[in-house]
Formats: sequence, structure tokens, C-alpha cells
Amino acid sequence: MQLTTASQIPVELQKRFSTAQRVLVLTGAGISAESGVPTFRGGGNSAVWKGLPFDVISSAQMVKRDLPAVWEWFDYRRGILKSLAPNAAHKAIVGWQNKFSEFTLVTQNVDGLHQYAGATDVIEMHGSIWRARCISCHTTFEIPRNDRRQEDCASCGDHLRPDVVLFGEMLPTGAFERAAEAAAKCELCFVIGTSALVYPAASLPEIAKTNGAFLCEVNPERTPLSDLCDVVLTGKAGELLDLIELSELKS
Ligand code: BJW
Repeated sequence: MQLTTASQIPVELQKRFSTAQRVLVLTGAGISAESGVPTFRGGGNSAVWKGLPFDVISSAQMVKRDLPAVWEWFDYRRGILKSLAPNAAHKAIVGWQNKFSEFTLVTQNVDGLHQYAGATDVIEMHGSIWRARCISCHTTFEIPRNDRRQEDCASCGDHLRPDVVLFGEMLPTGAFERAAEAAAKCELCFVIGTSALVYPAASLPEIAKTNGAFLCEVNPERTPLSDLCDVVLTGKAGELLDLIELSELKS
């Protein structure tokens, strides 16, 4: 059933949302869909770039084999992102950051839209499309929104690559550990706009649940985590997060 009014938000979720102190939110590409950012999967489709499935072009092997092609794919996506803005869901989460005494936002997204909306201290599990990293000395460089990116490392002169986590690569040091610690401690965990297929990110709600948290999924489609969740809100994040907030005001 599509939810359209705040009174349709399950009462147990309203209560938890009103009283929780420690809250964790895990987001995926779906939260940016209403801003116009294409998702990787969902709706039975999977992203393709110039005939290459995204898990081929966004892979560690491709960085070794054809770094210019990888840059072309990321330059194209940054080009799209330049004109896009955060949506109601990104903005709602900024409000949650100030509402709960211990709040952790973990994102798999590389688009920077949470930060653009005003979120701080975001755990970026898969890096950022707005940074480049040297393949030799690992120095990172911000990529300006309205200027050309550097081609080579200003420290050692070697090639730069996107500072994102590709398939088969390790996550940034400490990112999973910080997120897992917050997941183990949280009372309420939201899983928003992710197909929950990619690990270790998808293990965070499992950790939260094992440690007693109440789990709420927000997604137009079911995912492998849906059965684990206490509440599954079927629909778009930009609409449903506002309803959750409104439901709290009414209770
Ligand atoms: C809406 C909506 C709306 C639409 N509102 N919702 C355990 C088991 C099996 C495999 C593994 C395992 N542990 C590790 C692995 C290997 C691998 C993995 O998970 N593979 C699986 C796919 C099988 N993981 C890794 O390789 C990770 N590294 C790692 O584990 O290192 C240790 C290690 C190293 C070597 C060997 C072994 C271990 C790294 C994963 C990195 C993922 N990178 C990518 C690309 C980033 C760069 C780029 O941007 O190109 O990250 S892949 C891609 O998927 C991207 C995303 O962050 C990630 C997750 O996708 P997400 O966010 O869930 O998006 P979608 O598109 O899948 O879903 C969108 C959802 O939104 C859908 O459900 C829609 O319905 C919904 N939606 N509109 C709300 N309006």
C-alpha cells in the first residue's frame, strides 16, 4: 500500500521516532533518485556505460586496465551532478541530525548530496566522486565543482584515480568500523534507498537488528533486508521521510 498521510505511519514507528536517542541511517542511491541521480539497480534494470555494465567499469580491474575510461565514466557522472540539488529526503535527514542525541549517517553514495544539504560527519563508505586519489602515494585532492580536475598528483606526479571504492576494493580505513560500532549501539535504524546487495554496507542493518534495534526500510521495492525489518515503508524517500516527521508531531 502506498502511504500518503502521516496517520498511516505505523504507531510503533511513530513512538520509536519520538523517543529514540541513538539513531543510525544507512542510505543508498535511491535517496538521490528524486534529485535526478540514476540508481545502479532497481526497477529490474542495471546501469550500463557505453555497453559496459557498471560493475565492470566501476571495478578495480578496470582502473588497472583502462584508467582513462574510468575517468570518462566518473567525469560524465560529475557533469550530471553539477546541476542537481538535494531533495526533500536529504533535507529531512539534516533535521534528524539535530533531533537525536546520537545520530550517525552512513551513506554508500559518492554524490555528496547529503553534505550539500547540510549533513555533517557523514560516513562515506564508498568514497566521493568529488575527490581524486594518487595511485602511488594515495594523497587525495578535492575536485572543484566548476573547474577542470587535476590530471596528475601534485605530490609525486603519478596518475590520479577517482577516490571511490570499486568492487573488490577495501573500504576507507575505519569507515566500516565506525559505522558498525554505531549500528551495534543504535535503537532505531533506517535503511533508505538501497538494494542492500552490496557488502559490507548491507551488514549494518543486520548488526543493528542483532543488537536489538528497531529496523525501518524505506524503498519502493522489496530488498533482501525487507523480511528482517520491523517496518517496511513502500514508496519514495522524499515523500515518506516527511510523513515520518509529520506523524511524530501528531502523536
Ligand atoms: C528508492 C527510490 C526512491 C529507487 N526512494 N528508494 C559478502 C557476500 C558476497 C559478496 C561480498 C561480501 N562481502 C564483500 C563482497 C564483495 C562485494 C559485494 O558486495 N558484492 C555483491 C554485489 C555480491 N563487495 C565489495 O567488493 C566491497 N569491498 C569489500 O568488501 O572489500 C573487502 C574485500 C576486498 C576484496 C575481496 C573480498 C573482500 C566494495 C563494494 C564497493 C561498491 N562500489 C559501488 C561503486 C562505487 C563507485 C561508483 O559510484 O561507481 O558502490 S557498486 C554500487 O553499489 C555503488 C553503491 O554504493 C552500491 C550499492 O548500491 P545501492 O546504493 O544500494 O543502489 P542500487 O542502485 O543498488 O539500489 C537503489 C535502490 O533505491 C533500489 O532498491 C530502488 O528500489 C531504490 N529506490 N528510487 C527510495 N525515490
